[in-house]
Amino acid sequence: MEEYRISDAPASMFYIHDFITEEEERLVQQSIPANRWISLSHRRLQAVPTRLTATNTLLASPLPPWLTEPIINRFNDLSIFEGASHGVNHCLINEYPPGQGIMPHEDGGAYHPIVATVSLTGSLVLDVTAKVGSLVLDEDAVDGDRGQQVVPKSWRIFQEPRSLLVTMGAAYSDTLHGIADVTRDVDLNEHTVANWDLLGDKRVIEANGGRSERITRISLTYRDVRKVSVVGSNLFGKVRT
Ligand SMILES: O=C(O)CCC(=O)C(=O)O
Repeated sequence: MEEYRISDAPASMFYIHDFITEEEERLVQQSIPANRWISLSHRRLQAVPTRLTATNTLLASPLPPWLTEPIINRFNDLSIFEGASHGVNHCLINEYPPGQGIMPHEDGGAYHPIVATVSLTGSLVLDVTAKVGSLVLDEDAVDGDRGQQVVPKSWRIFQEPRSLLVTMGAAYSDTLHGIADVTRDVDLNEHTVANWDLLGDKRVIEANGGRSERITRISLTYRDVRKVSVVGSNLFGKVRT
């Protein structure tokens, strides 16, 4: 994975362009069930196999083949979820039309601290910001001694269709991530985009003066939910942590 590390980002984030082919992208997109979307105010999503319970427990059930093949084998080849509690057992599918994003947030302790995101169809910028008081912030907070306001450090990660972004470690636990609700990402260049050198195709952005128009983008966010209830293994469901 070292060759995919985003060096100008908190440890550890990795970016792989063209992680899946156009044909694989088309097959996954066609397989997303049309009748399972949950509409939120700014986007719609599907939780596969299901949403977590109120106690952040997953009612275990296998992920469907269209979400696992060939993606999970490629994760395994790269040992991405090595050391995770169960391996990938959950996938949130988010859809963002142009002008829609997601507020800065953290994914939290329900999951093992690794998320692997495959992007489909559209590109956009993921904004990553150090949490106040985090180790990531402290390393870069230079104005604390002088009592000046410390501005959290932030990074812009450009995600192309068919790419994979892996976030783990301090990048998972000490940062927030969000997506601006804009119709175009601007000011994209080697100084402003942390994974610029790892992008598959910068020419379109460069030819467009550092701008990237949003089209509908779908993300598959693969995770390992820590608490799993094996429904059916006993009458009341057994919770494994
Ligand atoms: O779509 C993405 O890349 C981010 C999704 C996200 O932040 C989430 O599902 O919590």
